[in-house]
Amino acid sequence: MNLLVTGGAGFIGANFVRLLLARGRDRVVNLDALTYAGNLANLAGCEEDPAYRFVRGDIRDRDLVDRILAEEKIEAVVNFAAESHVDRSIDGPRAFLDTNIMGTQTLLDAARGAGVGRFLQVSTDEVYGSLGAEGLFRETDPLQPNSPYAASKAAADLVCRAYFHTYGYPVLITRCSNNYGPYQFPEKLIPLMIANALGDEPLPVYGDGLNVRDWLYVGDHCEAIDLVLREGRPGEVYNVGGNNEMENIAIVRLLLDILGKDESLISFVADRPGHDRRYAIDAARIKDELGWEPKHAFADGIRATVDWYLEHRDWWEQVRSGAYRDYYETMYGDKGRHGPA
Ligand code: NAD
Ligand code: TDX
Repeated sequence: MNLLVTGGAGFIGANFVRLLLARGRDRVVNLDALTYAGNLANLAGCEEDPAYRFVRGDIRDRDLVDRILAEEKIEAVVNFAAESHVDRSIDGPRAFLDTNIMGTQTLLDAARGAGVGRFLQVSTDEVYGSLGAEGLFRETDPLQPNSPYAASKAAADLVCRAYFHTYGYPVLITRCSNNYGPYQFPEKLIPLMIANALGDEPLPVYGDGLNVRDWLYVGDHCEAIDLVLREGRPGEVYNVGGNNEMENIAIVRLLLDILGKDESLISFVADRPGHDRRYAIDAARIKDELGWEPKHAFADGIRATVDWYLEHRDWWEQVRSGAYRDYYETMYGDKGRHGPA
């Protein structure tokens, strides 16, 4: 297929582009605005592949999207492009609503207009809100997003749903739990803790550290997206999860253990406002209908991830220079939202 992948210079998008190019079946056009989170170093080597083209641009630029769809005879769109970090959405929601909602709507209109035959929206379990100690998110659960980020993703999901019901446009939605793995931007829990531990800097754990996330290796998520894109039922939502719930503090302790660092580096800081307590996914639908299951056990995936960050110090030191320092100071410095608890 001729595919348009948006946000392919980010964490999951880059892993997805690499998976597709390794499989060698598709032509891949990657449209990415290269925001602070987009990084062409994530795609080093891909540009030599004749099946790959990078276009720098915004998913809200209708003329540009129209041009790409026509020029490249695009047959399917996979939309990863988004503002993706919950903490940033708390400090500045506007960019999240603009990109995540209006960007998705622009892509949908363009794709529908050009007769693109499949559209996969990469969504998140955060649209369901927060769980108590029991239960799992199901595709039929109500959407109860709690952060501006989650609200923007839920809104985009609803726009996708409306395009299916109103126009019969073949949209598919995946809702995945927390990803980890190579190329994750070090504002997110796991790479932030690895990088800080390696620099013997404090590891900022929000609140009591007992919030629970369900962690999935990024390669497993990419395989799920590829499968849903090709074999999923249009109009359907597919949850994707790792069946691997862990408390944040357990993740942090495990990383310190793997790295041979002392637990005295742990620093409990002020909690994230509106912090969702627990996410957990029921991924029975994608397993029963499409035969997807995660292949990477967490114990192996997390070690491979730590090894990747150890071997790619240049990558994350580069990412953590410049604007990242200002972000870190604003967020975690003494006067920051996550200053000392
Ligand atoms: P990321 O922040 O690493 O990457 C996002 C990419 O989108 C960047 O390359 C950025 O430059 C690009 N982008 C942002 N705004 C754009 C715009 N207006 N036009 C074009 N490109 C733009 O994000 P990620 O963690 O790789 O997440 C990718 C997608 O997966 C997002 O839609 C996110 O909501 C979803 N998701 C992420 C996770 C996770 O754990 N990271 C879990 C479930 C779902
Ligand atoms: O410094 C930190 N300290 C801390 O305790 C950071 C960055 C996070 N945390 C906690 C907050 C969460 O409970 O760790 C947990 C994970 O935080 P994030 O990595 O920011 O992820 P989360 O908020 O769970 O959202 C992620 O998963 C769903 C992605 O960022 C989203 O894009 C995705 O949709």
